[in-house]
Amino acid sequence: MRIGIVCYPSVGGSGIVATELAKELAGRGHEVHVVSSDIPFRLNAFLENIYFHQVDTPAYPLFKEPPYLLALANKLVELHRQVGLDVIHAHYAVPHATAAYLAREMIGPHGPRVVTTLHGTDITLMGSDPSFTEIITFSINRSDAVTAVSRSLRTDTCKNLPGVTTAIDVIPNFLDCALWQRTEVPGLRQRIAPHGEKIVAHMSNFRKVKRTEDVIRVFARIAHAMPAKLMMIGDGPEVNNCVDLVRELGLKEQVLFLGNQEQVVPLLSVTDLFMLPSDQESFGLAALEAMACGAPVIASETGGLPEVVVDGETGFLCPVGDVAGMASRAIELLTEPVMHREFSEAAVHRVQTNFCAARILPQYEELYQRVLGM
Ligand code: GMT
Repeated sequence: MRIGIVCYPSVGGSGIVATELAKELAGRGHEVHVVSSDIPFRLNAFLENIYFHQVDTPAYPLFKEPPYLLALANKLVELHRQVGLDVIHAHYAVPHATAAYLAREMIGPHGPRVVTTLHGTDITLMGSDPSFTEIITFSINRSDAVTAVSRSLRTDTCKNLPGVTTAIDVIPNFLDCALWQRTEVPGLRQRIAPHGEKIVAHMSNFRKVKRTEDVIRVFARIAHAMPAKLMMIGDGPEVNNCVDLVRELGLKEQVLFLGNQEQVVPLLSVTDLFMLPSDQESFGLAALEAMACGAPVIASETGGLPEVVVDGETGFLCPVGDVAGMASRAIELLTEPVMHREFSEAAVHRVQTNFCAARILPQYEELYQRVLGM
């Protein structure tokens, strides 16, 4: 099949999932065309069967807001005329599903089918904002098929957007399990924690929804109980607040702000505990990546996180904002070696049995075949 994948290029779950899907589909012999405003973060090497198409939005002085939606729809039509797309797979409802719909209408009845994958904030944040409710509902309803990355997101979509009438398939996020596994780099643990400290990690795009200050407040309690280090991986608007809080709590020597990292497997492989205390998380891809590398996860009991982290088995789930509860669970895990080993093994096992690409990819292929009437 010829598949156009439309996604955001920035560091964020939806762009990562779209890029990994593109790579997996290409590996299975499909011709994949990735369309985005910039080269996606994880599309960092030449791969056979993958083509990248950049959308340029001219910034004419007349426009205060460059019309990206129009440029994207135009690019999709242009691309279809060049290669003949079977499917346009839009990741994130706005503006991608809207642009895909427009492109299909412009091409006409024999054009590509539109598949939309909902990732979370497109529904939980934007979907409940009256400025976007109508256009998101419309774009979802006009897709030929719609998927959500968790059962929880499907429920949220029906709740937040009562006008949605299209059936939503749940296809969970996945990892390339050959790459996402514990890989210890000699000397790395020693460099991060030279005195045998426990290593705690958080990884995100540091937006408000991630509650990154809770990570630091939980870590302060852990560091009070035992020698420990915290790796803050990623970048975003909340980083400065986190740096201030670390200074205020006197934790400067224990907290490493690592910024965006391309190779996170080695870092997650020396992680003893991963934290994701988000307000809302439709899936929690970062938690899945940490689990794949053997790190138990402490997370909020919210959204799709309970579909990823099994409470009391692969980590612990606590109410959003329960800093004391998260800290006490973290200390329990970090001081009980047998429990820690069991949780770590269960985390790896859960990823390997439920979330590997080999298990999930056929679900996308079947969906494409279904919309194409094959
Ligand atoms: O929250 C992020 O890190 C970015 C956001 C996005 O849209 O790129 O992530 C969402 O999609 C991911 C991939 O499906 C999910 O793993 C995240 O849970 C989801 N984020 C939220 O729901 C807040």
